[in-house]
Amino acid sequence: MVYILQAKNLPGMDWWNGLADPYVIITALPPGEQGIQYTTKTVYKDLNPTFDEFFEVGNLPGGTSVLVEVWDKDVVTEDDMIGRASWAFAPRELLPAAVAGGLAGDASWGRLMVPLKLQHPRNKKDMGTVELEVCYRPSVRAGKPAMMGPVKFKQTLSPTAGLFTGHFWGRDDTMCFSTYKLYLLHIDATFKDVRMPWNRKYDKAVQIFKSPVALGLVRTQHRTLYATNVGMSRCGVLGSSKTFFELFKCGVLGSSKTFFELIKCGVLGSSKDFFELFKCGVRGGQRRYFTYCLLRDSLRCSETGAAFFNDMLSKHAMHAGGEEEVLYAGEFCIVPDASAAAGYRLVIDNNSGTYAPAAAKLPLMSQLFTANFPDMVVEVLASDDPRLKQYQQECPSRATA
Ligand SMILES: [Ca+2]
Repeated sequence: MVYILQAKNLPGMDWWNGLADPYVIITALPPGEQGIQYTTKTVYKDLNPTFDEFFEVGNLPGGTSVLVEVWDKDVVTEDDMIGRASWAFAPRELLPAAVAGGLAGDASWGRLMVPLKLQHPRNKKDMGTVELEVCYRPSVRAGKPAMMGPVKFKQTLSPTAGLFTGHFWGRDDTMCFSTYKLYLLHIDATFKDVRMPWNRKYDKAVQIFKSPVALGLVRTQHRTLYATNVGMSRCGVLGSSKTFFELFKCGVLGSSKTFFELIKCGVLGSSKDFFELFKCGVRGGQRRYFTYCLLRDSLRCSETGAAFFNDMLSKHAMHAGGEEEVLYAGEFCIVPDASAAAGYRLVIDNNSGTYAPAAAKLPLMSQLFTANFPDMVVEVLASDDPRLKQYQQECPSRATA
């Protein structure tokens, strides 16, 4: 469990204002295993940035080296590394701290403040400091080192989409023309080498993937609607276990405003927070349907049925950024369910003409969601299931789309 607290006395990197736009990349390198990486948000125009972010890694062995890099975000040119430091993870040294302090009243946790001096990668000059707080307890289960969470999300509100439709974003509510990227965990472990290539038998897919012009348009739409440096973007984290995160006094971690964006970062625990991110599937008093695509890094989705999306050759190809294959694709909706812990359940299908994902692999979507949100109730329905019609008809915007 690593808390990235803040950096101090960073040097100015941008000549025009003498400031920097720092973010931190932490890479844990367990001996003989794949590296595990975490990247923070960017704090714009700040030489003493507060990050207040954390991630949890399971089964990290002693002797793991942890590389900490602080980078300066640049919009036009490549990002520059401000400085880096490394640190060796040594759990035995951490454990006595647990006896001394414990964490939120739980003495099984050890905690250690780790201030690190940053050095420039080449000239070794001092480049300020970065402060981590590392909390540790013996692994509960045996297994390979792995990222355990939290699940981050990015919500992008697109004023461009608003211009297409003649609606301004925010007039109705913030879900109006949002796209979402959910950085779900366990995607590789669940889907392994399952891939769904675009559907050669589907006219609209042929129109896109056989035409460089159409494919270029789809990719531009993706960049526009998922952009982070235009419009207003909210990022945050979805945790898999509420009690765990409560232990870490997280709640809302704060928000920051930048020239382009309002960024809110917080911790959302359990399936309830997933549903709340989508306003429990209701906007303007009506139940809504969502289109999704699963790629190796994230699940991308947005509300479907908006007039803006009807003009697109393929919503799924747009969400996938024009990728020729995805892990899975379809639609979902959120329906009230008194028997579910969160009061709602996720109804998810494989309804995508563009990628025509095999119904036989649909249970993997359910497995993926429950791996990320153990208390989530998920109903999977193949696109030809008559029960799906019923759900679609309860969503006026989906029924007419
Ligand atoms: Ca910069």
